Amino acid sequence: MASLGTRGCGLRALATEAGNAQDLKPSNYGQPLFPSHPHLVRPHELTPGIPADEYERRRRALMDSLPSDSVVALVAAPVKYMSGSSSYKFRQASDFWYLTGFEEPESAVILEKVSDSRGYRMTLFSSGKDSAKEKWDGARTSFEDVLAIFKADDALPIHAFPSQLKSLASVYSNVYIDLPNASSKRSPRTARSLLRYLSPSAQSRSEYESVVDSLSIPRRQPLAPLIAKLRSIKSECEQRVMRSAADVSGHAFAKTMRFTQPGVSESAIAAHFEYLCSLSGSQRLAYVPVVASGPNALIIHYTSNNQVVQDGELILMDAGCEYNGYASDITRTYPASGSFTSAQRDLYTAVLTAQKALIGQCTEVASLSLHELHRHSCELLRVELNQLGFRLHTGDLERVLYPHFLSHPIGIDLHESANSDRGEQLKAGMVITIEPGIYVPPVPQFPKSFHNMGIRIEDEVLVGKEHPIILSIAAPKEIVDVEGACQGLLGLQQY
Ligand SMILES: [Mn+2]
Repeated sequence: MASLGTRGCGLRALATEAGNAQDLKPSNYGQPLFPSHPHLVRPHELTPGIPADEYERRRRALMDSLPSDSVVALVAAPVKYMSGSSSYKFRQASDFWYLTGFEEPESAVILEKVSDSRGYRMTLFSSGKDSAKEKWDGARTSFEDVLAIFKADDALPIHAFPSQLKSLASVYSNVYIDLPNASSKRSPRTARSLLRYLSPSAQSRSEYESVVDSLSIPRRQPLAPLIAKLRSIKSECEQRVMRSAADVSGHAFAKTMRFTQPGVSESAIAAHFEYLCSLSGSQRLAYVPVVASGPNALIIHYTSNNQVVQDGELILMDAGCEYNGYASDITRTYPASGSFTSAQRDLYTAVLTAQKALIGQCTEVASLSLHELHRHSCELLRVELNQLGFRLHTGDLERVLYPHFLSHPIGIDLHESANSDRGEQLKAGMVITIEPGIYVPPVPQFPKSFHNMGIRIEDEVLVGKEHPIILSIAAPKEIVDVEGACQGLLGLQQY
């Protein structure tokens, strides 16, 4: 309680410093910033938890890694529509956000490598002020504030981006740019799609065509792998934000265990979890949660969440919030009735024993790769299952009982794996999940007492030099803690 009190005083002090509370509304910016949102952003921060100078360091590190005569371009995420003109809540493109902290749609950035003391020149393109549009959609940050707050050397309207990109692409030898959906198998990897994506309206066809031509040059190089390398090692500020994200999710897990009882629907459990995360300041869930009761847990990506919990079942919940730009990802499996049956306890203990042994290997000195860790997970689970009376044949474990991979890197994206290498040795500062699981189908070759049980235990682990740090420590995991949370022995209210 003491810490809550201190925090409250701090926020009041910040509000006073930023201006009178009644002067804060409506905001004059396109995203929460200290002057308008002192309860979220501190004076030196650009986004909650991340200082402005860290964004500067990220850009500098990227540009330092490039050869001279290089230019980099990134665009914001497109606004996505659910139905007609009704849009989904906007989420900024991860790499663009990582380098700029800029959260408005219809924006782009160009970074040119130059030889001055900063090492690069930044031009940020955005909507700027438009009182007629802002009356409907809310404030956008002015070009003056883009210069002052986001530290751009130049701030230009977004409609100037295609022509700027075209002229710079003809000047620089190395053009680093990713075409939208380059990682998606379904979308064509064409420069044309970049332009459609950037702005579906307004621009003249001929201008687009000419930029397409300039982007089709052989000098174009992929940018995402370079940024992925920077993003894979989390700074201290990022580690703190990720710990907070995991804390929000972990506490929501504990309370959701308490909330669960036979007769409650899976969707109510999902809703309860999301409500608790939102209440703690999370902006959205990091993914559609899995709330799988009983045999539904055998479906790895069960997200229908539309059946009712029965007495005696286990609930496998895989859920995590996004908090201040960073994802969290936790799985727990817990008993609907509040107590594990002896068979449930046995299988849970088997998975837990392997999971804890694997977490112990998440260090730089262990010098293991994700591939090697996964192989260890198979060996450990095999030993555990043999002790429980499973008679495993070739392929039973890897193809049937444990058909998924052990781990993935996590950060701004839930799966930061698109450009990561599972063969690379773990380094201090990486954050990965450790998530072994066992899913037993009701077939005679496996012991009957475990039929239709699906158990996965997933934590987020910050790799250290010699010691791993579990970020998702707030979610009950040991049997006594899980049962304690379910039964209300930990002082948790049911609602
Ligand atoms: Mn995961």
